Amino acid sequence: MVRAALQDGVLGRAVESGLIDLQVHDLRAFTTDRHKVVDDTPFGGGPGMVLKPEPLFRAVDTLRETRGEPDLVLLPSPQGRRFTQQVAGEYSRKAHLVFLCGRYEGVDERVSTALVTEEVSIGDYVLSGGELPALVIVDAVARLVPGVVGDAESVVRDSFTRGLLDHPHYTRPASFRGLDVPGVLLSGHHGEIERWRRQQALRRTFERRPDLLEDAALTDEERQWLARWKAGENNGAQAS
Ligand code: 4FV
Repeated sequence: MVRAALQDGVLGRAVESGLIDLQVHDLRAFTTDRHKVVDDTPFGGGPGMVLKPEPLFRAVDTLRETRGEPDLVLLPSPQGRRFTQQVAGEYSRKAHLVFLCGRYEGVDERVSTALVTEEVSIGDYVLSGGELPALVIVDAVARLVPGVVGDAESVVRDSFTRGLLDHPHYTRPASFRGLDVPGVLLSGHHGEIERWRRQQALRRTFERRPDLLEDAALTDEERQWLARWKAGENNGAQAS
């Protein structure tokens, strides 16, 4: 599953070029019993199974010897700290990350309390395993590693980098089924284009994710636009 995600694209090239060194380890390799058991029934009863502590602790012990002390041992879980672009930036400045991928109901709590640096959540929903969240985090973090994304410019302009949603993107044809590309983008007037994109990014954030505006770094001009839209909205509200 993890290897499949690394076959091609930005991540695949990053691993190929050695910018990212990603290893996948089979938990069963860290069991000592004949049946290579990694899970067991929950103490106190209840549905499902729980991942045992021993294989996970042995796995990280072995990694410490073979790969050096990790900077972070991360456990993707719904109980974790919310994963954001800011958190991706934080992780991208670390040299060595280990992800413990849960399955079943989750991992024995002693893994969280005595082995894991932090639990991290990609969202308030329940998945069947930690692999997909780990890959989501690896993808977001890898993009921030210098050289991974060809045009560093596009990383800087990524959504949320300024705490705002992204502006609309258009490409050829300039007119499609009667749908025309905004004229400013065809004007060649870079100042105007940049202003339009900032305005669009702010307008979308105002409409779709006003919660992001609290921490967004805004210019005076952007604050004026916001005030005008809010006023417009209130007048609209009063009008109705
Ligand atoms: C999850 C999330 C998540 C819970 C039990 C794996 C599953 C299963 N991880 N953000 N949402 N994990 O649903 O990070 O073991």
